[in-house]
Amino acid sequence: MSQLATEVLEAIHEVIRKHHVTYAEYDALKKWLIQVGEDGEWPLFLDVWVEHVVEDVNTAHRKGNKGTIEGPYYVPDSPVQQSPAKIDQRDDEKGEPLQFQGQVRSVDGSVLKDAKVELWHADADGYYSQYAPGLPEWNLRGTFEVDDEGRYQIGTVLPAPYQIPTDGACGKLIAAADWHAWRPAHLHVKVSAPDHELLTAQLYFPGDPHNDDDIASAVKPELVLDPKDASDGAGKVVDYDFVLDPV
Ligand code: MBD
Ligand code: FE
Repeated sequence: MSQLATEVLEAIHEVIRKHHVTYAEYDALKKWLIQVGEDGEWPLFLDVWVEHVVEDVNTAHRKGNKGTIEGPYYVPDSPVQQSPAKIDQRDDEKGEPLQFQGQVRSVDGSVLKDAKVELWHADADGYYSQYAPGLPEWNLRGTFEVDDEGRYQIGTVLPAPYQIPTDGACGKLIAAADWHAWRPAHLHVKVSAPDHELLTAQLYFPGDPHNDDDIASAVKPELVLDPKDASDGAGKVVDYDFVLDPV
């Protein structure tokens, strides 16, 4: 703790010296940091601008699937269903239907028939249940048990591109720095199986203008899906296999 804290503080001191930070700037920083807390945006701030490096250093050893950051909107213990299943959604849920399916295997190719796929994502308006008013508790969230061949098949809808909140302290930083607030449309997953490392990932859609400049730096080429038109003409189907590393 002493070493990490000392080095973080030294990094800040170095920036202050290098740029001759004034008292006006120091006071603005102090006010802004306090506002991050008052706006409840520490989880957002950390997951957008810091988590990707933590993810990187902690998963570099993996031979299986690439993962990426969890982000601020995961809720554990979502309702469990046996695959194939439809994720919890409103009767009039907006958005193009998406059938998300694939197989969970170990690095050696063996099928993981006791795997679980947790899925959560924003709705077609960019809102996450439990983080926006007026949505059913588990809307577009669920835990799916794979079948005997390790396969999962989940009926959901396409998520919308996502703009991180612009009305709070993080938005103020983005405006002041002349950045943008966008993340590409994405599905969040956690894939688990006995005796395997938990995989936390996000999956993206080809052609999204923000795949190349995600504000959260969380896109990797291996995580971009290849959706096809559904054979019955309703929406998209996408196949994506997960490969987990044994512990
Ligand atoms: C999100 O939906 C998200 O996944 C991340 C990492 C940050 C903000 C909003
Ligand atoms: Fe997200």
